[in-house]
Amino acid sequence: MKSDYGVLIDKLRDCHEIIVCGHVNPDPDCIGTMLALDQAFAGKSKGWRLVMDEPVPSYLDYLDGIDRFITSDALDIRPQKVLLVDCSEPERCGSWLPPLIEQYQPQLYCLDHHLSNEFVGDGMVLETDAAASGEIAAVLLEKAGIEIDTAIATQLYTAIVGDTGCFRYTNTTPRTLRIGADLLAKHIDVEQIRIRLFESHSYTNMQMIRVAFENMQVELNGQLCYMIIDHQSMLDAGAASGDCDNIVSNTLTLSGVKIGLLFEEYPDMVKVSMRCRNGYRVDHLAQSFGGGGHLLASGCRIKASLEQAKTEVLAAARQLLQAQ
Ligand SMILES: [Mn+2]
Repeated sequence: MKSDYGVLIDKLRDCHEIIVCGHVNPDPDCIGTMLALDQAFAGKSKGWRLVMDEPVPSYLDYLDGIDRFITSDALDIRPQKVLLVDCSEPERCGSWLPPLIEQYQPQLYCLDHHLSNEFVGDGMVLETDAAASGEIAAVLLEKAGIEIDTAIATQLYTAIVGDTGCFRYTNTTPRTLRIGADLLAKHIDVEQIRIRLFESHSYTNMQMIRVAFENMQVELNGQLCYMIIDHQSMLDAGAASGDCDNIVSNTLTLSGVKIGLLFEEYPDMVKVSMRCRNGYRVDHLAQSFGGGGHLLASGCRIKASLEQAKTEVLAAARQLLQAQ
């Protein structure tokens, strides 16, 4: 469907009750953008509900409104409107959402920057050139004439910094930097944001990094690197899925690696995170296993044993590398 700022602004402005959802495995972009939209549009309205069934990462607890998140079983409003943030498919928000949409047929809105977006609904802003959903939200608020205060600027800057790796990744455009500069002018605490996002590993996270490196394997003349975090090691360390976030990025820091993978083993599934260097793309790779994401950073969840998931994904990754 057509991307239109005006439509989404009108809909959100008149919206007294809405369910705002983000994707599973929530990241700073998803959380920061959800909070910024809530703060900017909901104001004193009591009818906005930010729903996230998975734990909101604790390192984001400096964000204003972080206690606004509820789980789907605590929903207390009629689902008449639903806004998807940083994703376009209800399935990406968790298994609770599709049946609710099926039952209540709410109006659907979307704010997203993913290439894989095939959203159909009642209003959408999609900019695949935007580095982050937070970047789109900043433009949206400007177009809506809503003033960005320090709290909102902190939420949006967190979102953008998260998806650009502190403005280092190739998704960073001149506009990203201009918007970043405008947010910076709102007297936000960039030192805190950088430390919380990039320099505050928990001890359990550090233990998971160690496990991942211990289980590192390299193939195809050093072009394919993968790491494994087995379930027993997670249990031993008392680690949760969030303790394994971003570990996959270490695979690409090995010189010569084109595609990097991280396998996280859970009792009922295997989570696979994928990264690659420019010239390759892992979004299709993730999609072929029911996942999604960006060209250079994607992921999926496979209902299979670790061995089976490894066999299938590695075969596909090898094929991708050998096709080049
Ligand atoms: Mn994003």
